[in-house]
Amino acid sequence: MRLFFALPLPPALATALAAHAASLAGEYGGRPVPAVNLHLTLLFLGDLAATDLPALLAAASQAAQAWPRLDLQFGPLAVWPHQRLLWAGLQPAVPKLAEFSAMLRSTVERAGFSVPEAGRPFVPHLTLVRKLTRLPEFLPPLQLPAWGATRFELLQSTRTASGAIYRPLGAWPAP
Ligand code: 2AM
Repeated sequence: MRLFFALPLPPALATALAAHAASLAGEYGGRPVPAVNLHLTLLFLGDLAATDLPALLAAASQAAQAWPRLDLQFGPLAVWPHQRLLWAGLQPAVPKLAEFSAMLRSTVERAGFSVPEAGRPFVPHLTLVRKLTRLPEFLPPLQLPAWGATRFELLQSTRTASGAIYRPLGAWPAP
């Protein structure tokens, strides 16, 4: 099972953001992420056995006690040219989110799981367009309302020819 922890978006915001993604893909090519798939990854776990799930859910419940319930606001749009990926960043809450991601990682590691790329710095981002065909030179910031991240989820990713399908396996609301 290919698994990761992520923050879901409120549906109305996901719809608005998906419209931006579609319009950016119209301009720069590539595959816009549909509303139902928009998320902010907290921790990517990679492939785990289904039998590992109970221990992972228990570790997440433990970490969830420190979930800070953040108010998030989109920041600038950016591109990772090598991955041909266009993403939206977040402002003020980044340090708190990075702190929670690190805590979730260490809780999961203490439960015996190894986390791929554990040494890589956490860059909170929402991927909007994959496989860009042209790289933008300038991207205006998104004008979208702030949102309260009131829960995080464990998602299973299944890759298909028409894109990923994400299935929630657990959800932890703010305490
Ligand atoms: P991305 O949007 O930048 O591709 C499911 O794949 C989620 O986990 C995506 O949000 C993806 O980020 C993120 N992720 C982080 N590290 C990953 C990795 N090594 N392989 C695949 N996805 C990864």
